Amino acid sequence: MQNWSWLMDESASTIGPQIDRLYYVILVITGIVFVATELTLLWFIFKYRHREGRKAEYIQGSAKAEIVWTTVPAIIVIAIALASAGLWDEIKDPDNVPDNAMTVILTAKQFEWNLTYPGPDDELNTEDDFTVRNRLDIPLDRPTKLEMYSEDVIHSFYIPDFRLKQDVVPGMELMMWFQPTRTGEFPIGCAELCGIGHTRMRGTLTVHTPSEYQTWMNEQLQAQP
Ligand SMILES: [Cu+2]
Repeated sequence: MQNWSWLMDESASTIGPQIDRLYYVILVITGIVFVATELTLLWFIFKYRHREGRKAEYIQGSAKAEIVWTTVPAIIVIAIALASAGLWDEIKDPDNVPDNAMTVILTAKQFEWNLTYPGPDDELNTEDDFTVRNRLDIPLDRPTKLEMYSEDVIHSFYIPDFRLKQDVVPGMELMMWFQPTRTGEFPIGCAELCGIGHTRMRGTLTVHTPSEYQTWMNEQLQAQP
């Protein structure tokens, strides 16, 4: 698949290329507006500079110009909102989670991520659940659904290589799901300044082949107290 990003490594989730595309569409639109605005500003500074004998005059403004520069940006912003709303629903609407997804519970607190896995029976809240800290290990062959909780303040769970970020808010039940596209290790960070140890909230997302995932899970089960 084409890498739409020149700032980051090629995305490693199925949603990544769509997020990148939307990001660059927005960057191009805002880039054009930025350059045009700055050039106009410079031109006006030059054109209306002080000259001997020239007096400032009062103008009424132009209703036509006001309508144009209100309507055009409004249409662009609404179009961007509609385009991103569809993508947002795909990742964050519980109805769109694939049936075969593995559910993992993420609990954020100052200053760590705790991840609770369903274990071999694939069901949470059973005896064989296990919890690990600051690492999310998932199999390549199926989607993962994260149910996200915070025990204290607002954190933000960020996986740059998956192009995914979700605030974790105390008192709220939040979720997102994703499907990896390749194996590997990817950094996890907290993207919300959450206190003095904020920078310690780093973790690693490891995407395993299905058999490696089974091996990893067995190791974790043996390591549990
Ligand atoms: Cu945090």
